[in-house]
Amino acid sequence: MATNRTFTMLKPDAVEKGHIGAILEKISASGFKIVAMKLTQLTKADAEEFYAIHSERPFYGDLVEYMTRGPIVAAILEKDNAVEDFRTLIGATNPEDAAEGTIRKLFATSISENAVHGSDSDDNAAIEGAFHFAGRDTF
Ligand code: YYY
Ligand code: MG
Repeated sequence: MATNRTFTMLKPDAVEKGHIGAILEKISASGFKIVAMKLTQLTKADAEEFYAIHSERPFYGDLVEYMTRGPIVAAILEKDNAVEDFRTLIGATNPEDAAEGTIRKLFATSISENAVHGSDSDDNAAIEGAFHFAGRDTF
């Protein structure tokens, strides 16, 4: 996968609150092209694998429960400098620390229910995109 791509999920709290449209609008208005997207729901095994890096953290069990409780939107986004620019657009992990105008500042519920995921490196963007869109190498 090219390094001008990142991977995102609109998390269960954002979907439950009806924010899919508003968040996608903000992503598009910020110059990101959606090159793959689906509404889906993670199984427990999916969420455990996706967040395996956090498996020793105290919040891991709650994180897995939250990420599996309802639908999510998974998408691959394209833009120059996609990973860094998307992390800027979503804001800090804790919405209390997120800059004004960021997606988490506008839509997150809390540090644990923070509306949106963004890959933190080009390598992880490729791994996470493949995790959700395995075998779909034509986009
Ligand atoms: O990449 P980002 O999502 O901003 O944060 P991470 O440190 O990778 O943590 C992943 C995920 O875990 C975070 O989005 C919410 C949850 N979490 C939490 O519930 N409590 C924390 N103290 C830290 C992270
Ligand atoms: Mg992270």
